[in-house]
Amino acid sequence: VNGGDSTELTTDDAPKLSAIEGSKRLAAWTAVDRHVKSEHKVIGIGSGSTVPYVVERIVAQGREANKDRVFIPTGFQSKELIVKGNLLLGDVDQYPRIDVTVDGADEVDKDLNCIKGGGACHLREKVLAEAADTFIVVADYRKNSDILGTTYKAGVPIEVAPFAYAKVLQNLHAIGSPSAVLRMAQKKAGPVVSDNGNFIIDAPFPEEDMQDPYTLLTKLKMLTGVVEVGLFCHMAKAAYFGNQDGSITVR
Ligand code: ABF
Repeated sequence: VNGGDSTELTTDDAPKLSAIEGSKRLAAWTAVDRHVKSEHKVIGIGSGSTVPYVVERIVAQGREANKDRVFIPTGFQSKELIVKGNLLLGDVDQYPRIDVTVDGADEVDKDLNCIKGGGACHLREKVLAEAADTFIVVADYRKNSDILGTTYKAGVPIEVAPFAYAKVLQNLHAIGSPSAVLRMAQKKAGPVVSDNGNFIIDAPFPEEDMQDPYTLLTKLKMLTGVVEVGLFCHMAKAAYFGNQDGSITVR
């Protein structure tokens, strides 16, 4: 176990999953059991492939537990999960104070800084993380690393105003990310467009920059045309990683 305590969660009663899916579920279920409490009435639901297990575990808390709760999504996918789970849907403009938000990540470093935005939802994810009294990250073991950029190689996701993308790209090339690119949809049908109607740039930076993600974040936020940066620094209270052997690493 890497850098945290290890606990076992019984999943005997649940269907068998692949090792990676099983580790996502372990992380999600454990985090919900520890952090989504009966007194929590406003709950942020993140995006990605680990979050369905978060919703699954919340739904399993039962109708009574969920009847006076409202759930705030980070995008289209989590909105669907909330609706399909028969949970009450709200939005962050109605509920700017959230009790707990649980979300996935593309990579998490030893200080709980995260790269997020592989799914192009990081603007809303960051608003919900910031609005929450407690922000918890759930992921499989592949996301657990010492320095960001070690396992998630695509670069820092940066949401930009569409008309400004070429200018932002030019600036990124000049400040240390010569391989920054506009993210394209599958089969290069056109740029990926976020739920907010913006484009996404993926900007890889050298290790020396990734060792100090807060400084990099500050620099990137200063670029005009940048809407939000997929570096989450000093936000997560804890991160849960499911391991292949059925244990959990908690940071
Ligand atoms: C979201 O889901 C994103 O910030 C991130 O891009 C992605 C990672 O999720 P997963 O690995 O669970 O699919 O939270």
